[in-house]
Amino acid sequence: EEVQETYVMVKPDGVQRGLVGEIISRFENKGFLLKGLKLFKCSKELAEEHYQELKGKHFYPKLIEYITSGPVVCMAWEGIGVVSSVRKLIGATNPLQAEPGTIRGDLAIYPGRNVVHGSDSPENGHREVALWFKADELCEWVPAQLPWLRE
Ligand code: DAT
Ligand code: MG
Repeated sequence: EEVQETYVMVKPDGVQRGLVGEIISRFENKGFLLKGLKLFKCSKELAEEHYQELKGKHFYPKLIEYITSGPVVCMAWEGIGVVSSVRKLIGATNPLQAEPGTIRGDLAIYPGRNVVHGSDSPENGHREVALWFKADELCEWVPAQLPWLRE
C-alpha cells in the first residue's frame, strides 16, 4: 500500500470538553506520523470550502455554524493506509451508531456534536491538508521509534 496523508480535526465541542489530548492520543498510540498540529479558529469561508460537498444538505448551515463556533485542533497524519484506518478509529458519523472503542463511540452522542473529523479518501486527505495548513506548518521528520513501528 501507498503512503497517504489525512486531515484530522478536533471539532469545537472536543476542544470545549477538554478531549484534545485524549483524541490526539488515539492516533499517536496507533503509530501514525504527525506532520502538522495547531489550534485554530477557522473562518466561515474556510469551513464552507472544507465542507463544499455537503452544501445543500439540510444540516449544512448548522454544520458551518458549529465548526466556526470556537477553536479547533488541526492535524495532518501520514502513513500507509492512514485514511481508512483513521476513519475506523473515529467511527460512524452518528455517534450512537459508532462502535465502542472508536472515538465517537466512546466520547459522543449526537451527529451535530461528533467531536472529530477525518478525511474520507486519499484525494480529500491531500486536499484538506493543503486547505488547512500552509507548507511551512508541515514538518518532515523521522521518529526515533520508526524501526519499531514497521519493518
Ligand atoms: P463524517 O464526518 O463522518 O465524514 P459527513 O462527511 O457525511 O460525515 O458529514 C460531515 C459532518 O456533518 C458530520 O461529521 C456531522 C454532520 N452531519 C452529517 N450528517 C448529518 C445529519 N444527518 N444530521 C446532522 N449532522 C450531520
Ligand atoms: Mg466527511
